[in-house]
Amino acid sequence: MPLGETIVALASPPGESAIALIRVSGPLCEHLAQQVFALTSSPRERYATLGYYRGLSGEQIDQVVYLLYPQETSFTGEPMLEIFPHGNPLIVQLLMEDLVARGCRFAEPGEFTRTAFVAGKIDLAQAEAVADLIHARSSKALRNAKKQLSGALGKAVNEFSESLLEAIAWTEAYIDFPEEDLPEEDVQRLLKRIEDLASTLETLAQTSRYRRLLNEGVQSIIVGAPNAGKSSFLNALLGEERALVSDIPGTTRDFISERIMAGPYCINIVDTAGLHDESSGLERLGIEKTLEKMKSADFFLVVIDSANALPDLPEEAWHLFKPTNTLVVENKTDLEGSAICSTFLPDCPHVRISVKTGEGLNAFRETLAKTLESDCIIPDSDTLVVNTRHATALREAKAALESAAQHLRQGLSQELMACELREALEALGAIVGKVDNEAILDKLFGEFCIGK
Ligand SMILES: Nc1nc2c(ncn2[C@@H]2O[C@H](COP(=O)(O)OP(=O)(O)OP(=O)(O)O)[C@@H](O)[C@H]2O)c(=O)[nH]1
Ligand SMILES: [Mg+2]
Repeated sequence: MPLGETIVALASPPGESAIALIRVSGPLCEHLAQQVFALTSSPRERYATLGYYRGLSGEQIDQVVYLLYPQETSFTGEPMLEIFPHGNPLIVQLLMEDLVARGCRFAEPGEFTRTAFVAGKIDLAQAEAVADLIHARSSKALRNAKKQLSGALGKAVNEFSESLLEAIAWTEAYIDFPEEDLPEEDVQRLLKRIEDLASTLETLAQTSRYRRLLNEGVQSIIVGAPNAGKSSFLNALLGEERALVSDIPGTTRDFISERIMAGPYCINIVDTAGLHDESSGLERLGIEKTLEKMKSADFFLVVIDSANALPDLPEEAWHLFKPTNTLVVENKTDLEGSAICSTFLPDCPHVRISVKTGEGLNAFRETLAKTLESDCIIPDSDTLVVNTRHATALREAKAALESAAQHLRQGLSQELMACELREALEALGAIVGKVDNEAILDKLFGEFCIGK
């Protein structure tokens, strides 16, 4: 944003609400507060004050609460004014138009956070965490965003950078030494440091695959033989008759997707057409669609009728079930013939339920949350989860480190090695914000909401 501009945006959702929030950031804030609230001196900073907002024509638009933040303690690093009017869209519109008429301009999406980043109030990873925090759909995702917002990723990156700087200092100190004069012990120590760091960076980069699971939910699929009670099970989990249920095998033809919470996890759950080994025609098509969908699933809920013979599932399905990604749901325990099905996928966890009586459904939710946690479908709360941009930067740094290690092993030029190490340092820097490319910043902050 050009220096000297003052931006304004509605920070609360549009529409009717008890109270709305209009945020203003920039040099005009203090002057605006004095003008619109007809004050003779500057308002007390960071102090919630009740006042009448007067428009340019002098009429009172609304009675509001306002707060003025000095640049040292504001979110953006510039003076800020927050105005809380009644949440009527018309009042909000009048206030915003008045602020624009007084010299403000409407903010772009993410511009408040971008201003905070440019002012050095937060690093880039923290800025991204602001968006993550707003979009988080499960308490796990929320926890991860909070952790990143507190600067945990920036701290880790700084530690990596420190370690790299030491390696660079060592390399540069020996630049004029012939290879045979390098102390072997130091060379081995440096090599180990570089290799360890490369592997740490790779481990961190790999956490980016958890991100989709955290932010969009675990893609789970209910599969099993026709009539096992898959749709009834989905309905029971949702607490509503979402899917059609009947005693005729082959009732479900199309996918039905819904979202549930299991503990801190958000689970996208899909009900599918019954699977069995022998089939033809339309039914075969349904089964093929299910098998295709199964390939992209993170987690399988295999529902079986515990009062009947164990099902024959298509060959392709068996390969996908693993103890870490599959929970066997033994349904219909209310029926007389129900028996424990321990020989069916014996390595996978089992839960016994009756959709009809509701028995075992709570235990199912608990087992599901535990299986997701213990089997690392999602890491524990202490693990930092990076996004794709971070993962790319981490892998760039890792590639440069590997190449530096190669040079060191082969006794090649130390200058070249220092150069590779510096490249790694630069790649790491991009994670927290040494990004010179405006286009990247535009894209990054463009994904934020307006007012944030
Ligand atoms: N006794 C008993 N019957 C159940 C239970 N769960 C489901 N059923 C019955 O089993 C039959 C099949 O249920 P669905 O939920 O349609 O089964 P499905 O697996 O979705 O079947 P398809 O869509 O045809 O593959 C229905 O008559 C249900 O009422 C249960 O726990 N106990
Ligand atoms: Mg069904």
